[in-house]
Amino acid sequence: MPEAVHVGSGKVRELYALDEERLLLVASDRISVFDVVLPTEIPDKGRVLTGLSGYWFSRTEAVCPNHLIGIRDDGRSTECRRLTMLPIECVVRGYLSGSGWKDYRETGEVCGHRLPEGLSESDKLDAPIFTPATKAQTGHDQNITREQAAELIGADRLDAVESISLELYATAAGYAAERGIIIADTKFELGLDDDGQLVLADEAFTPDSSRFWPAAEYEPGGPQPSFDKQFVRDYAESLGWDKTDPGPELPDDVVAGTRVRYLEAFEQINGIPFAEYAAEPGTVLR
Ligand code: PZK
Repeated sequence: MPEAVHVGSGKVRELYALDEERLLLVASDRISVFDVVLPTEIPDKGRVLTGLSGYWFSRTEAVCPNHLIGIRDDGRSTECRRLTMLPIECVVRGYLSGSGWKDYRETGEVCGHRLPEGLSESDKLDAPIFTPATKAQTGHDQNITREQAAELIGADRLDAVESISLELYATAAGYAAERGIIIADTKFELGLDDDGQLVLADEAFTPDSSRFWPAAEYEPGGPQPSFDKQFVRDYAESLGWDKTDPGPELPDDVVAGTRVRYLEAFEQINGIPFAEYAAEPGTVLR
């Protein structure tokens, strides 16, 4: 790709500059589990996540403009507008899970939101909450309070970010619910364009950036099986792996089973066959 200059690496994605105004976000087929990238790839995972993000960008356009210019024919590369990214992760939680559950158990609060007593793991919250986090270069993002977030981006900007974040979550969670998927929580990034307008960037409402739970199997009172990564987690744990790098190679049946789960998530949410997307990625944008 001689026209692009590599400008950043995520665990499973790469970022390139096309010119002053445009970036190329490339989703690989790499998979991470317990925060470790495994040596085995899941074929089509990058295309599934790119197609899902594109779909959600189209569905949420009225709530917040986004950075998407177009999806390339490979189905895994997104051309996008170059923004000034805000230095916080926008997280919205509709259910109590992960670090939200951990913080609640220890303090009764999540990012300064005091929650009712007696909640159980994976319970649905009375109303979704905005729980910002700092961006960690390595390791885990750290949950921060509203006050800490206000110091980073300003109180007025934070008000706008919170209300847009809650609206984005409500929109996506509503669509997903109609298709039998609970989006328990989600993390996304907002940036500013040249006019100072908030723009949704990065990936949005993918299983890598959100907890997707099959609604049919939802059972609060404990952790929920992951829509996409449960086979991989179960296999990795069955080996007695200590969850430090390097992770284990995956056998063919675990790869195949996991690939099918990603394709199911894609088709359940998009309502179109993955093959149709592969032939013409632009279909998810209409
Ligand atoms: C941007 N990241 C995260 C890091 C990745 C992704 N539209 C944009 N404008 C400016 N900056 C970014 C974006 C987007 N999206 C996103 N970092 C900067 C990131 C590493 C690899 F694939």
